[in-house]
Amino acid sequence: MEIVVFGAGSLGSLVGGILAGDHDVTLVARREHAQTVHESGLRIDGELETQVTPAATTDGRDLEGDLAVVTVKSFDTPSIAETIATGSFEVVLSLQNGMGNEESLASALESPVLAGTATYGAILREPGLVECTGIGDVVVGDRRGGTSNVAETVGEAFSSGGLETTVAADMPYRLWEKLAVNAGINAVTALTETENRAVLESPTDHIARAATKETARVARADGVDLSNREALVAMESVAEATATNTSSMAQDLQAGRRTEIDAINGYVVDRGDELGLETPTNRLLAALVRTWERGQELRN
Ligand code: KPL
Repeated sequence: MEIVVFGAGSLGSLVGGILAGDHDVTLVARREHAQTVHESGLRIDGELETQVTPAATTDGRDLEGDLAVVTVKSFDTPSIAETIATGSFEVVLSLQNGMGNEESLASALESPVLAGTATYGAILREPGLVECTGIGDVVVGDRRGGTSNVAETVGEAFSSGGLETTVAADMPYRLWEKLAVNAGINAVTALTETENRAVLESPTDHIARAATKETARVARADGVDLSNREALVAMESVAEATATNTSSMAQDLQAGRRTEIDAINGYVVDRGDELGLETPTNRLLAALVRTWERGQELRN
């Protein structure tokens, strides 16, 4: 399969690198990373180890392929959708954090858009080198739920490429479950500059659990049957599997970059407000991260 990964940072480089063992992969990445991959290939270290030679470019315009995998930050989704629209793909898969990415892609693109979640831990250590800090899994499926041949084909391509992949008929549930995981782990580990295991330890475990339970409550009010217990089990098992990983939001804060707070805890607060539910822990976490972003002049 010809696969283009748009936004080859930590997770995108890991996913694209693993798939490059079996598929024809192009990474669309930042300049230094793209240049190093182009010249010397991509090395994957840590819990998975391999050296691959995907194509790499900084320019995502006018590209073609069977599959576009989108791993950009949620706030960059509208602009990457415009870029992808200049090329041609049979199918587009969002493997991003937060809610609303698939709708944003679908409104700008003619190709079918699949939803996906990924819980692999990944850190881009330096240009050309990504470390796998936790073996997770990938779930793909129709964004509104149900099954489709397109989702099956993508699932088979991912599995044959070496990524643990499930094709799910219940993507709305899976997306809320992943949101509950990220709502519990990301802001807490970012604000405390800790690894994911911090959400399993006192006193931060209480904050993470409260944020996760609030998310499950909002999901239920939104018509998705995610129990508090299911959400907590998901959050804690991802935290265990990626215990020594630095979450994507913690990596963003450490690097002084804008975070995905609006699409994670911020989304829970907004949807909770619309549905008449209080979400005090998510509100507090969102306020703290946004205040940090304002202090860094990353937002208004
Ligand atoms: O999605 C993640 C992230 O860091 O954004 C998890 C699964 C929490 C892995 O760290």
